Amino acid sequence: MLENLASRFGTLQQQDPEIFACLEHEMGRQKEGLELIASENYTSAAIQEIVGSVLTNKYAEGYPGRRYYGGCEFVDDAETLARNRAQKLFGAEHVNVQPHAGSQANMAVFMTVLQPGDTFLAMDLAHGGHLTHGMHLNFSGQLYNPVHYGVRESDHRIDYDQVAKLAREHKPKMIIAGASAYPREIDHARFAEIAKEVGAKLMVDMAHYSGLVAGGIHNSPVPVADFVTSTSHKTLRGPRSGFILCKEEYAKDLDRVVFPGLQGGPLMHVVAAKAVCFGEALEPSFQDYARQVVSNARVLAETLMAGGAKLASGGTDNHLMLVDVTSLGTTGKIAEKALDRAGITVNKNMIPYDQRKPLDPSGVRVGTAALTTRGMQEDDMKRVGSWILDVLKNVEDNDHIAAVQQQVKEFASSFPVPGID
Ligand code: DSN
Repeated sequence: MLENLASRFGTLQQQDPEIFACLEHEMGRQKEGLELIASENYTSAAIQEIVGSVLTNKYAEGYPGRRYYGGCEFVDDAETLARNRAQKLFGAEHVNVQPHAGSQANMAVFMTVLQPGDTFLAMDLAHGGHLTHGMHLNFSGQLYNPVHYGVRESDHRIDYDQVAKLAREHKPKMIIAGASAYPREIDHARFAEIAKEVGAKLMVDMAHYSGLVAGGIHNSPVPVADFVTSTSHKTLRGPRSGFILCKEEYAKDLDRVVFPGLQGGPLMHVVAAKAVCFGEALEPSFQDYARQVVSNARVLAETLMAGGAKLASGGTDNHLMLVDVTSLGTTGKIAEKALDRAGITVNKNMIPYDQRKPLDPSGVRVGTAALTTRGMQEDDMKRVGSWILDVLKNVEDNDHIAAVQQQVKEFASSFPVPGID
């Protein structure tokens, strides 16, 4: 299947057969399986080329035109392209493309806005928030004072009245909107209204849905938020990394926090890859992609519900859904492992008001960004949904799961993977 592997990675194969074997196996897994982790995607061959390039050799502490190293003229061009393209894509006043990842992007905003001990308001991790939104073991929970809002028990939607009430009560210096496991569109304007009323800064972490914002499917937080953070590798389909958009008034302070406050040399091969990613997202075809991601998610959700699965909030408006697998008589941990054996990759996940524990919660999180990149459409989602249901209803029947795995392998292998085919 991977005929051209040896010619493309021949040097690696010769020099380090152990690592070559890891690569070979992972390529096989990505090609023959169904990738449904909501935060993953397949980068283009062009992005893989630049990430694997000599730009990784270059130190470039500082910013374009103001570096602490010589020889930066060409990486300066790459970073300027990344900034300009992100600015155009999202209509942002200022962009910083240096954060190594989403956590660093979030930390940079915390350090720009807050002093240690300050209060901020964000979504509860157990209701779909992120580690950097105040989890007790994360920097955000250790150095600052988080107050959490959640979703309503009745419909699993953000309770904006609760957000407003908590904001008035706790007077946070910053409010965070955005989530890692929330299947509904977020009302950024309502968050901005609440933040304005209590004099808080608004940070929107759009890591999960930035591709949907870029594609014009999800309302953009950029006009109403003080700061917007994102990763570049989820629905946006770029390299594994982060970036920050903000209003011009915060630009100087934010840039100083990212470098030298938090990071040293930016990863210039990844900065250049972000430029390629933003360039791809500026193409009209990216809007079609984003539309297809959401349509695929809706059909997959309908298929799962028609087969008896309960979904948090009763469905999805974006790229992901939270499936309460206890409705099918199993648990998140067992479901993740059984699906893995069938070549279907998801992650176990808490569902709102979960009675179970994070290591064996009631749900799995499922997303359609990666399969959509491979060219799958609504009818394919019906097949994928049927396999998921079939496995979840037969988690202990290994022969049955092995038979599903054969079908999955044959089906998945017929769709190309950028960088492999
Ligand atoms: N850990 C990521 C996710 O899977 O959603 C968020 O950073």
